[in-house]
Amino acid sequence: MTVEQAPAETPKATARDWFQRAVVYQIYPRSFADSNGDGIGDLRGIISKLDYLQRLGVDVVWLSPIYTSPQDDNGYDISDYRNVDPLFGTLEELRELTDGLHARGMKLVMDLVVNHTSDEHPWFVESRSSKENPKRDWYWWRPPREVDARASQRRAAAAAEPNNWGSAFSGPAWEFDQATGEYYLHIFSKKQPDLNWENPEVRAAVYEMMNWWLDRGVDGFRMDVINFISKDISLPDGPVADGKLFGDGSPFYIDGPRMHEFLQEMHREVFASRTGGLLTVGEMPGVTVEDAVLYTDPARAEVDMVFQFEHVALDQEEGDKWRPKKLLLTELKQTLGRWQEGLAETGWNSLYWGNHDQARAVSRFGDDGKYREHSAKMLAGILHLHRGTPYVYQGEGLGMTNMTFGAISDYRDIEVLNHHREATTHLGHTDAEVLAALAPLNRDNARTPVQWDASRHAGFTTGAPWIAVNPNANHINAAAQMDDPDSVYSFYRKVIALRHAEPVVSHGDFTMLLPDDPHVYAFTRALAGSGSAGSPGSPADGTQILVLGNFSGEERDAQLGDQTWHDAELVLGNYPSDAGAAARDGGSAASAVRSSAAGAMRLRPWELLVLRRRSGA
Ligand code: TEU
Ligand code: CA
Repeated sequence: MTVEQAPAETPKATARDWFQRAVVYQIYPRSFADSNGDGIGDLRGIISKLDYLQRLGVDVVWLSPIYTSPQDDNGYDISDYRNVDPLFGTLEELRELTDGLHARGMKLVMDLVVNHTSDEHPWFVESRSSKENPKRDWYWWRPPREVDARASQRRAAAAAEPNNWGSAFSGPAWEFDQATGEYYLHIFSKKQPDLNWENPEVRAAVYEMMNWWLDRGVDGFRMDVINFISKDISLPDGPVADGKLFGDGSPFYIDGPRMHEFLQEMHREVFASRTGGLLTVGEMPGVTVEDAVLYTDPARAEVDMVFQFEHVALDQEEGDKWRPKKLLLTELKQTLGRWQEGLAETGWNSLYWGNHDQARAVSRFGDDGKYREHSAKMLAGILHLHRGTPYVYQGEGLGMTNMTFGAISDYRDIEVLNHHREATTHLGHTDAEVLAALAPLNRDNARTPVQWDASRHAGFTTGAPWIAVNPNANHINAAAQMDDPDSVYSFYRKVIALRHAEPVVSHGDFTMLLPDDPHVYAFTRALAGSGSAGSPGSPADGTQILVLGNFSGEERDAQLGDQTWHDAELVLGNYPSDAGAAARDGGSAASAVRSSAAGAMRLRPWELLVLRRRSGA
């Protein structure tokens, strides 16, 4: 509806144009760069790296939380939404960072964490002070329920919680508060009480805060677990899976009954009156394609794009990150292909391999040993050439790997520490079992400091880093890569530049090929040609690209059944172009494609090939 009402000179397609061409870079401030030697990254550290970001070519920086916080969940527990934690700097420094980004043509997107606050936020301090407090209803308070004998047998703690939901960080999702004799709900840690979005005062306070930030010049929000804000207000018990201590409440708080209403209200109150160029992305665990279409349909005015989680759940049993299993490429293609298809006509995708909650991309989807550089580049090419807005997590553009931690005392993440305690004390697992199970997918893998150079602590800090630096910083680091044209960093520059230069990358449609091939990821992108010569950026320019990625350490043949691609122009690859070898294999010196006797395209280990042709021109 909104689309039709928009004045003809500003069609909605143009408003979305900029972020369809954009690449977002995520900074996890604690681990990015430390300026004052306290071992924790900070705003001044980020300011010192602005030229690095500009050279990479990214358009937007998403900053994980820097607000005042007790740091129970590294800043995702906020006690003052309108200030910067002294750990990270000051509001003035944030202003300097914003200006520095803007001066370099980049935007700043802030993390918006409003499903919950810190228990030290003044709103919660008031709310817990008495049952009569005007802010009592700003959170989810419930009286104890009759103790269920069967429930208390299942686990050590008395089960008087209002329902059986478990917290995402182990233990129950309810905390008893002595002062008033009631429990409050916390889907995450007990220091992250859930806000009650049913209360219109809560919503108004959040919108006012968002407007305050936009007035200060920020360019949008990444909205933390935003599809958890509408809950089934009857808060029913959830199913208890085998081997679990608690029920799964997610059916009652994911994509709840008032989600679309809340996001539309937020849009009206915060974004509708503003001129374009802002970015909104909803982090939405458990979101389905069908819901994502509704969330991101521009005509519905909710959010620009969402983060979905399906492709990062494929390498675990029943979505349990502590029970890792081998990833099947066919399933990865099936999942990402379904998201491409689902949002092809309406809505828009976010594209990511990793972030501060996920294992390192090259360790998880590639090969972080012998073929680390090849596979890191291949993964970049595959992801960025999908239709959607790509996100680069800090260190990913250097091919940084998972960390090998030793004892549980080496870990810092509350999720890991709580899980280890629960599994060893209540579930009877040994320390060694738990450590082995959590190694591949724990969040601290991606939270080790960015590796800037080969010096002590990787140039991240002059002090003692808050979490160990990966010892492979001696050879995997920015200093070694920035001036090397064949580095992972230089490859990211190329793939980002390709999106900016080539409309088929930002706007073309997507077709998955070879869905059943267990090793080769293959797809085409196309912009239909038209009689009138399409200018760059016009929806019709007749360009097609073919993208092939070998997800294995062996040579593989991609049998496309279409010889016409063999002579197409090589736009991007992750092996040095070797004209001699091409000639030896019977190709022309100009042809980049190695062919098998049967006419398939032959890919070397972890090879990426991006071919282009301008048909219809
Ligand atoms: O994450 C929400 C989320 O669902 C995760 O990916 C989270 O890591 C997982 O549930 C744990 O198993 C967001 C933030 O990105 C994360 O860092 C926060 O810890 C969380 O919300 C709470 O704010
Ligand atoms: Ca610091």
